[in-house]
Amino acid sequence: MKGKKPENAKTDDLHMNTEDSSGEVMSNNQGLRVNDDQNSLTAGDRGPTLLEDFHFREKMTHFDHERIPERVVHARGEAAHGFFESYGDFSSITKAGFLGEKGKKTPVFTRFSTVAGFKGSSDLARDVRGFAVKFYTEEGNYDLVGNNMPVFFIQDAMKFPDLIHAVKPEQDNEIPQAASAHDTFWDFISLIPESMHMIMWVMSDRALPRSLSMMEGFGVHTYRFINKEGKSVFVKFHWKPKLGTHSVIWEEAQKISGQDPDFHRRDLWESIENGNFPEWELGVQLVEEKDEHKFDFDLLDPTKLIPEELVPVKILGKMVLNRNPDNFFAETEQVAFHPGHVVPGIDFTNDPLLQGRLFSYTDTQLTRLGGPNFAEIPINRPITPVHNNQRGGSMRQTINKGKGGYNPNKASGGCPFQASMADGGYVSHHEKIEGHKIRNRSKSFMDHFSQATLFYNSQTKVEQKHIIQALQFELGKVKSEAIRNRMVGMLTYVDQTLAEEVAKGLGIREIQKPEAPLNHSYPADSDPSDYQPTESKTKLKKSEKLSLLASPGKGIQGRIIAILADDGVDETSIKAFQRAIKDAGADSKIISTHSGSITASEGGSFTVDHSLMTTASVLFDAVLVIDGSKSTKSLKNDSLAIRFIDEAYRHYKFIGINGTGENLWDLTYASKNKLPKGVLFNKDPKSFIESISSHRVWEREDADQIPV
Ligand code: HDD
Repeated sequence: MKGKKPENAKTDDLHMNTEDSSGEVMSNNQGLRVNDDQNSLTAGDRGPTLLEDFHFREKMTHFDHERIPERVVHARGEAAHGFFESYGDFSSITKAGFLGEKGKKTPVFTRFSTVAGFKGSSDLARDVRGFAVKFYTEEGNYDLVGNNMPVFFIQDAMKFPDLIHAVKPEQDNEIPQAASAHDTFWDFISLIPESMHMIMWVMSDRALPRSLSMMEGFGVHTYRFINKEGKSVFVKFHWKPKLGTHSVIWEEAQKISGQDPDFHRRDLWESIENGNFPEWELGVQLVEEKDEHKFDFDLLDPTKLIPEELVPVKILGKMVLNRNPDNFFAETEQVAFHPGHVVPGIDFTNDPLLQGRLFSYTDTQLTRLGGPNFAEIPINRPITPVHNNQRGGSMRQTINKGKGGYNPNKASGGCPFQASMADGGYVSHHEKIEGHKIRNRSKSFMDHFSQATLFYNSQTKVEQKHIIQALQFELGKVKSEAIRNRMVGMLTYVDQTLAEEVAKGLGIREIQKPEAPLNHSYPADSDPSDYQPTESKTKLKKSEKLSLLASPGKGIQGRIIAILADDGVDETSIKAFQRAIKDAGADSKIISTHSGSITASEGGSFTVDHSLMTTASVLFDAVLVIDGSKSTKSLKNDSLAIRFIDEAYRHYKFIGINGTGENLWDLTYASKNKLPKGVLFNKDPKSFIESISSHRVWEREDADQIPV
């Protein structure tokens, strides 16, 4: 970050482990000053390297062991520091201290991720995004480990390894990378109808965020809040982005993956560097215990959401991300999240997916971070003191004094003491549990299609079209005809027209309803009919907030506008647009026929951000051609400039054409339309910005006809 870094308790805590070489002499890991870091110690001028060369051996050994296993899922991610601020005292609903006082600030570290791709894959894969927040509270670390979609593919953690094996690259040739568009994924999905609701989300534009700061986050499971009186209330967590919810379309996503696979990572990094700090509000849906069974779905079922029409979202505070990590490996790679990291006031429900997660995360850290002491890694350690009787293990950092290490003891005066509830000791909610020891799926989980249909019906026409196209693409990549047919058959249970439209794209003339049983997730000695989907129950026909377009946010903050210009561009005009765009919290980039700089009409020099050859319209939110006859003449001679505009038109983006820029516009395919929607001729900066703040021109009917 430019200027002074915003300090918070975690930043201060990390300080003791940060290293800064400026002005320092090089030493080895033993602190010995290094005289020659360039040449090995050899026997003679041209002789072999000596085993004695401890400097070479130390340097090379460290390098040889630099990598650790990537996360088994969510391998690709990026993170930032920041803070959470409570809007009030919410102690009547939860005793969690970080929500107990108006204006109270808690440091956070937030990591976003894709799920299926490897560490080096593209940001713009069609995928769920991880949204994991570590709150460094005064009562210990609290991790809210969520996703950007409020539901999940499966109802029981037992199926997680199967789901991930199905979606990851196929096991014989490890193809395809970061994509669900292949046979094993759809084979699995077509056999488990419980996934249908999540499939609607993943096939929607939610899976292609424009920016990480333009997507929602969700805790997914129903958790519990516990207040000081020990009263429990069910809670669903929501993160609502200040910039609204926005996505790119699939064709752009594919091109961005080639043009800039780090698109989201770069955007997050740069917005923080530029002082445009991403911000979300934390909201909760609360359900009293007495109302647990009043819904037509089960609150413990992670494939269901609570429509906001039934339970509104109450906003509790905001999260601001304002500092980039100093070191990707030390912080972003080594951070270890776990839904079981909770503080007093937050507790679990018996959602079988959540219950399984409570085992999996610590288990995976043992391999990934190399042993049981990962909580001591600077990014993971709490800002509260740690005292217990855990000892030893690989890479132990803490030097525990005294002769103890057990409890109870008298020798150490009983220390460390257990904490009473009044002193912040964590006590699990006293939930009454009764039942037989069984492997089963509750009948209350068997309504697999209602909310899939609700989601589809709640989308605008454009969004529905994108879901259809996504399914046509994904299933179009599936080689097995049987899987394609089975999947389209399954879709008829969500929506008949959806299934028919997808079938058209796949060339399926006659849709075959899948043969019974529809659900293949049942135990060997059971009656399959006990596990089949039940009739749709949800009476709600639409839930407005399920459409991305329902939360557009305001203004153009975080957007990037491409300014096409060359030597001779009108200086007053380019300056006025640059200033207005910056003042609106957005960024502009000058794109020209060459790199370097351009000289404007009054002799001013402007740095070119990208030559046309090194960029593409898919990386920008809108395009602007500035007046200037010499400038337009050069741009006219570069077919990439013409393609740039046509492509932006095809992707429903606003295009600003000023003065002589019209000569360039006239060369585009798009200009065949004499009344083009969203093409803004000769607007001043203020009205240009006002117009483009609706971001996309979805009503542009001829967009698809542009052949680029
Ligand atoms: Fe998970 C990582 C979110 C189901 C097992 N998960 C991981 C991360 C996020 C989520 C955001 C990345 C954390 C980071 O940035 O380091 N996972 C979810 C959500 C789920 C979910 C919202 C469903 C509601 N996950 C889930 C299940 C299991 C796991 C059912 C296993 C039983 N998840 C893991 C894991 C990972 C993980 C294997 C990989 C790396 C890690 O934990 O630290 O343990």
